[in-house]
Amino acid sequence: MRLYGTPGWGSAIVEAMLALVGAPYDIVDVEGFDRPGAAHDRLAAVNPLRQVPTLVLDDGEVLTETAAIALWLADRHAELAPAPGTVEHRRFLRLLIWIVANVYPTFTYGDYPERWTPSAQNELVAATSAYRERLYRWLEDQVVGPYLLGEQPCALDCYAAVMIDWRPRREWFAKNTPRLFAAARLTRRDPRLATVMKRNRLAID
Ligand SMILES: N[C@@H](CCC(=O)N[C@@H](CS)C(=O)NCC(=O)O)C(=O)O
Repeated sequence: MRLYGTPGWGSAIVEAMLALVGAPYDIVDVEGFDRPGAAHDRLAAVNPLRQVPTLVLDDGEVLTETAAIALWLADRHAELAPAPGTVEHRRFLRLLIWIVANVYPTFTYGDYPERWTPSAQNELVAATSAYRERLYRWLEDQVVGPYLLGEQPCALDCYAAVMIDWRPRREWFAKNTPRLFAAARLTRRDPRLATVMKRNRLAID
């Protein structure tokens, strides 16, 4: 498999999933892909929507969307999700889709406000930031502990482990969502993820 990614970005979430289950993959570093240039062209050649993560499977098929990748991987590596048929699995599905349907778009719009509005960019950034904080406060109430869904890390923990460095950033999470923050830090310290954390410049502390 070839994973197109940028250190610390959404590709790091998938890298963490792959490392958690010990699946082999190569990285194609496309840092700077969201500006015109070689990395942009390299990514566009496999994914015209130019988003990371973009995973090219062994048979050449292109798989994007972190949630789709998580579910595809969980079918092959049961440890990435709670057992199907359990209450935990239902919660897993709910939160997985919830993150990509609610939290991720706040970055899609908030990171590139110029794409969506010519005149109210500050307002768009402020509104998406405020909404994101509301979402994370709700997620805090769903955390079972010590990991998001209990005693074992699952694909959801890979999101948390990476996203605590994104806005609203670590200090905010530590103060406002301490259970989510603790689960994310615990996941970062998983020895299986050591290489991924280092490569993605995600601190373990
Ligand atoms: N729904 C997608 C979102 C992926 C996404 O937005 N990735 C960001 C980087 S973390 C990206 O590629 N942004 C560039 C852009 O949207 O132009 C997923 O879950 O994989």
